[in-house]
Amino acid sequence: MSIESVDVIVTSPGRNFVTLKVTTSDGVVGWGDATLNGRELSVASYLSEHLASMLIGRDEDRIEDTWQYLYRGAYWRRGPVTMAAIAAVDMALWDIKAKKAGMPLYQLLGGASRDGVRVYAHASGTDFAALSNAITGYRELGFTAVRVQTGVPGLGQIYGVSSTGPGVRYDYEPAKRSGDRPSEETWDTRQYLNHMPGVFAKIREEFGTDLRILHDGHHRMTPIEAARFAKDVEPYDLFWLEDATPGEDQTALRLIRQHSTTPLAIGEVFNTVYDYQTLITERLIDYVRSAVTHTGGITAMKKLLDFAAIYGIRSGIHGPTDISPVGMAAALHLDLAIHNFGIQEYMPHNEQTLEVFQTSFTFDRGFLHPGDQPGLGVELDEEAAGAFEYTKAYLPVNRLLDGTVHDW
Ligand code: KDG
Ligand code: MG
Repeated sequence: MSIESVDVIVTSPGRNFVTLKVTTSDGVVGWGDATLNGRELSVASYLSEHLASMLIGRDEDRIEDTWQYLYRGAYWRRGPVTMAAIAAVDMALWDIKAKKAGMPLYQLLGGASRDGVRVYAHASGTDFAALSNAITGYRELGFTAVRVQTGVPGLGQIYGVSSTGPGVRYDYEPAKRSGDRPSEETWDTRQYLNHMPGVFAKIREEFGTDLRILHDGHHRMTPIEAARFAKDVEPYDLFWLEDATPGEDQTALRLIRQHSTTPLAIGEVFNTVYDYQTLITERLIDYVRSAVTHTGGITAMKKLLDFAAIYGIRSGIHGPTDISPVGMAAALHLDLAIHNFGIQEYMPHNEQTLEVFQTSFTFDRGFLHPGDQPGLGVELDEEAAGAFEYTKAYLPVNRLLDGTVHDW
């Protein structure tokens, strides 16, 4: 058997998604997620203009060889666009293989290592009352872990904070449909450093010690600022501090480690295992944050997580709403199968998205399960997808209060 057709589907049920459909000569269909927030059409074009013709006629069962052919076989390699495209092909081929085997994918990855996958929700609020309300709501839904982001006095809309007021539903979407250029936000690290420790103190006071609290610094601190922050929040026992410093500077995390025992997570902007080489071998992190969608798919992610396991580092796979349900399913199968699972990010998709992508996930008291359908367990309804036209969207640009461009 061989790959007969390769189609790229771009749909926008509230936000943009790029999905790859691979069909074999005997009619088995595999799906892959290639969504790269704000750069969707670059990946769609890479897939349709460059990769699609290379896949036609290939043996769909040769997943490792296809991965190496697309990665190592290319002279210009790596980068988010290339690796999202490779990830989509890889997911689709694993989906096909598991469907042909009549098994959910996690069985082919070694079977379940646990009954369900602990997930964390996104709690946010412009002030403490709104944040506390959101945390309470998630606790009532059964969540045992929440990521906490809140407004900082003196700053307007900032990363990770829903501006629509208190509520359980996390409706923060960073990519703005703002026309031909990104919207702009303002930032001040000093105000942030002074404000956040008090927020964690109040959360511990109100919610006790059981709740797992996560926080995303979103790459904004210098190494020494991040070291101070990690040290200041130690008494509040964070599950992790994510992306404290800009991702490309691996050795920055040495400084944070020297000053604090707050667990560190990084990697959502990484594309390959090489981005982690220093971080893992020097044990500078505790959690690997890559998305299966942005790191070359299941094949690459399994190797990365096995490498991390040797150093006692666990998974924390990226799962915001810009990862489609197909990418989320790939994460859940890996989460269930690997031994060094840590936690999984979970931001539920809106109803329109779930009309386009039919999933078999189940949620039970803070834990997700990918379901037992053969394959990834997600099917895309092409007619439903056709009703939602692509709309240009950008991630924001960040500026300091004096106008200097800063990391977003
Ligand atoms: O597209 C950007 C988002 O994926 C990112 O900002 C979300 O940081 C994020 C997270 O931890 O989910
Ligand atoms: Mg993040």
